[in-house]
Amino acid sequence: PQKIYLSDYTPFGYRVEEVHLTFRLAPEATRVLSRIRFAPNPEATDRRFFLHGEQLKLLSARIDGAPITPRFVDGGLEADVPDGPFLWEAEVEIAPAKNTALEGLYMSGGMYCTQCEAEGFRKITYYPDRPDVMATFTVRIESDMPVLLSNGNPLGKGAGWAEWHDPWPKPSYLFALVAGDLVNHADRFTTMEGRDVELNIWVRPGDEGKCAFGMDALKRSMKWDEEVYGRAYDLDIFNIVAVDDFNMGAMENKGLNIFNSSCVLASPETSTDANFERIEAIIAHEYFHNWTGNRITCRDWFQLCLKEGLTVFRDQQFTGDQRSHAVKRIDDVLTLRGRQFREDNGPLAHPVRPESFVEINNFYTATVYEKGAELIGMLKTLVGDAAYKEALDLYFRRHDGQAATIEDWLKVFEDVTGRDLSQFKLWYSQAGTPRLKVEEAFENGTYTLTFTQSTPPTPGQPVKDPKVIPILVGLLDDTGAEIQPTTLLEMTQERQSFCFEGLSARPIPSILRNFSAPVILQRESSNAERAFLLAHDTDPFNKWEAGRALAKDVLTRMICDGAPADPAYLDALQRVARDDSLDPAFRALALRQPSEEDIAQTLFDAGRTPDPARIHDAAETLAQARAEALQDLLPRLYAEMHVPGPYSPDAKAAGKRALQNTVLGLLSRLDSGEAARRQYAAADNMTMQLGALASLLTIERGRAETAAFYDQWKADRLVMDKWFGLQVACAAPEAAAETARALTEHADFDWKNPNRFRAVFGSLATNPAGFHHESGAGYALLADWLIRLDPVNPQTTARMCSAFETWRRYDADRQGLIRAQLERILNQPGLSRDTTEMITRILE
Ligand code: DPP
Ligand code: ZN
Repeated sequence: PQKIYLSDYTPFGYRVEEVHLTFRLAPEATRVLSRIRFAPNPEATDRRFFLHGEQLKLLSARIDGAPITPRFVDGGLEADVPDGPFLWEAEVEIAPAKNTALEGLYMSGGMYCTQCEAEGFRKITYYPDRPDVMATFTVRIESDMPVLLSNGNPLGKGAGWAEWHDPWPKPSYLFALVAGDLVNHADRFTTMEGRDVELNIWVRPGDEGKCAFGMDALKRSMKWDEEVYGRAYDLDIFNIVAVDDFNMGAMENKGLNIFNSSCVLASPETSTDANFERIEAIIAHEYFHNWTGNRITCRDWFQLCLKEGLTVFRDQQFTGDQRSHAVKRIDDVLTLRGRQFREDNGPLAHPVRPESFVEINNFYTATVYEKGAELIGMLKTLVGDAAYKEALDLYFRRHDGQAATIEDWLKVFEDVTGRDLSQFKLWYSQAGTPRLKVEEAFENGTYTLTFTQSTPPTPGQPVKDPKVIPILVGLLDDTGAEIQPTTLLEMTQERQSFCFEGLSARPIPSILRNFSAPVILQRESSNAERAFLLAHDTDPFNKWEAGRALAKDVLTRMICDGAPADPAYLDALQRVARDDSLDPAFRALALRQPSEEDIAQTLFDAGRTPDPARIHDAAETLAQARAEALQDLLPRLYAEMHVPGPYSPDAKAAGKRALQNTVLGLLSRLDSGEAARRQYAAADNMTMQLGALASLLTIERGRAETAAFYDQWKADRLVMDKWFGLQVACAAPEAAAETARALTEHADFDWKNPNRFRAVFGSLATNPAGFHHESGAGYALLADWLIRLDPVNPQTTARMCSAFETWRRYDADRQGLIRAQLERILNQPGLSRDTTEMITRILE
């Protein structure tokens, strides 16, 4: 397959001045008529007229009214065109009902919908399907479906038709169309500029009761973007549509966001607190794209992080403001380590701005999104809040209406601050997670911290340069008082020292506060010091981090040396659990054990070969020891965290429920699930119901509850995804693959629905001891299903291949088993470009 390079970028030879589209919808034969005004692009030299087009049946094409016969070439067509401006008209036929890849125009549950990012528009009509070609769109939809939607403002509608006009020039990836039998939850919002905006969430009849929370989140997002970034909405209407079959979470199409129904529909009975928080964040994320993504878009797909990193950063800020900054930061770092560090330290590692790809869909990754957001956070830390705000104002002023690059983005910071950011730019071009080694010395009242940075090789990048690393540090004395408040150390060299003078005694350092850079900190430390920081650190992130480091050290010694659970750790845990001055959400996080994946990653990083079975056994032993150590406290804490009255998804109540469910998990190890069974029976919301079921399944009980859960919820697709997923996620190592396999035979296993497929196989892949069971059954089962899904939906198949990305961590037997499965997949005739690229990279 052909590789595309960032360095090959050239602008398209023509500008698009206007696009008119007419859709005559029919499941098997939709007609799409396009009328597109092109003019030569003065900024380009290459006048080749090439339009992308895939899986289209061209019925007719005309230039300035005269029929032409274009030349079909790989991925599209070419034609001879006049020297000046001209009108291109074409009619194509497509079959949305046969489109199982869920890219382009397709059908889901009887409705028509689209997904064009990144390169789906070329499956709708012939077009220069690249983000730097921006145009205004007018769309006419002809269909007997009652609701017909497209981007922009409505122009008019009648029996069987509707017309929409989007006045804001946009790239084709932001095009959207929806036609269906839908009902709306409506509201209004008046912008700070005085624009009265109609808001709608469109859902299938029956789901209208699950829209209120999403609508509220949308209005809070609109207000927040005005207050914090000075950005107002710019159309008279904003529509969100919920779709059951969707490859990603949601899509920011201009004025017509399309959402995976799992990321917008919410009700107390069917959604957990985590669902509510995620829905709020995704609604905000897609809304924030209106400025960071839509008004200012990307010149090419290599610049994906320009919109995604920034928009993730913005949605993280929003969630922090709405809920708790400390808890949000810890959650984000858990995600970063669990997904991005894993990626960055394996065969799929790539820079935040990649330099080549075969299939761009394979680069919607944790690195582009989550590490991309970390880079924005580091920039903000380095330049300060005031300069960050000024730079963002300049970015919006300077680049509004443009398709921009990372160079443009960094230039606004350089212009505002006078800094040279060329070294900082390495974060965008060099992959891999830097290791930051710390040494310390104390002499004559001067405390010196010496840092050494190094980044291991990643595919195609054997040697790395030193990066700019913002290190936030605070110092405590031995009473826990802060003698040096949080200070920014700006590291630019490979090895660098920083001094703190005039100290009366050796301080206790709190390093990398708030996780100020996406690095792996390597520092010799005692568990006494970790316990001290867990008790005293004033930085909530590092307070949590100290507890986590302690737990990891204990677990590592249990795994490697067969040591018992360290009583000092259990003591420290008790103190946190008891500390009523701490936010329950924080306590729930502090009481959570490091994940088995986290331990495997850490062992591998320390040069050991992780054994998933031993890790699991040690984790179970530690969990049991924790339960016993906290025995006296658990019932009281459980009762204290009870939230009376009707369910509310607010952060405070959610934090209490999180702690209550964490406590329940421990209690269940002592009472054979009695408390969990009571909680299950009494639950009036999904958080408590699912929390109870998870506790029961973890101790290999809950058979009756699992059956009852099915009977209660079998008509609700989103709840059934939880039912499928939880059984696999909680299965014991030797039972996981068989549990997943049996579920694939269930009548409700609709494998062509990405949510259902991910519920089973995503859960298998994130149950490390189950997936990596020495039998190899997990590997073989996943490979079977990837082979089956690939011809139907390459994008979701390719995404799921990352389950195998850690294979080189493991022993020779497991590596052999995995390699055999990877090769079996790769040898399938007709394997998609998406999956071929992923497997090839994993095997390299
Ligand atoms: N819809 C995806 C997102 O918002 C891709 N743009 O991140
Ligand atoms: Zn996004």
